[in-house]
Amino acid sequence: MLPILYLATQNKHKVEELSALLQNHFNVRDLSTLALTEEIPETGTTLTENSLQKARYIAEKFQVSCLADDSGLEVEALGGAPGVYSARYAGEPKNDQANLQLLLQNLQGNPNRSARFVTVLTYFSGGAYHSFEGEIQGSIVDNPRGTQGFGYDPVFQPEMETRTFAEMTLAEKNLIAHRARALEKFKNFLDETQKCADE
Ligand code: ITT
Repeated sequence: MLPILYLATQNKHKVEELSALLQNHFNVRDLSTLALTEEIPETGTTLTENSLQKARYIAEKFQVSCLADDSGLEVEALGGAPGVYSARYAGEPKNDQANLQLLLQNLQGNPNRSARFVTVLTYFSGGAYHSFEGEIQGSIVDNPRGTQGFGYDPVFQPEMETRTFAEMTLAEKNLIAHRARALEKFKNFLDETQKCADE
């Protein structure tokens, strides 16, 4: 039987992407079966701090093993913004469409479109935690393209690609994206841990 793993995120798109990648390793659960009514606190100043904060919050409150995800889009011409503040770039409440429009506005006329997406996953289990980072380089397109995915996907075109993430299927995005790359490291960690336990 596969072990249970809770996804410590309130973003249903992350649940969808992570579940597809973890289905052979865990019995994956979202937070809907836990009595969580508040927003998970996220007060750190780095992706790593926030990722750990979210994982610890759910693991300690409900005594479960969980995986948290903190992600950000770092745009070179904006000095790395929105970065750790990607979710609330255009202010409260969180709004993907407003964030994306503000980003395009702030980059208007700027020829430097370089950007990267970063994800830090934190696995919290039995009081111990481990973090895994994944990234993908790319550029910000002039106008949004595509309807799949979420967040900044319509404006992010990965390097070596002609399509934005929002023009790819979930399976195509999951082959190359930041979240999938971090998850690959997590899976390697699990394999190594298993090997040690078997020896
Ligand atoms: P949780 O904290 O509950 O996990 P969140 O949506 O607040 O959900 P983050 O704090 O990690 O997640 O914020 C990341 C922001 O970047 C948010 O606005 C997302 O829409 C966006 N984002 C994250 N991953 C993305 C991806 O793969 N493609 C496009 N946008 C993404």
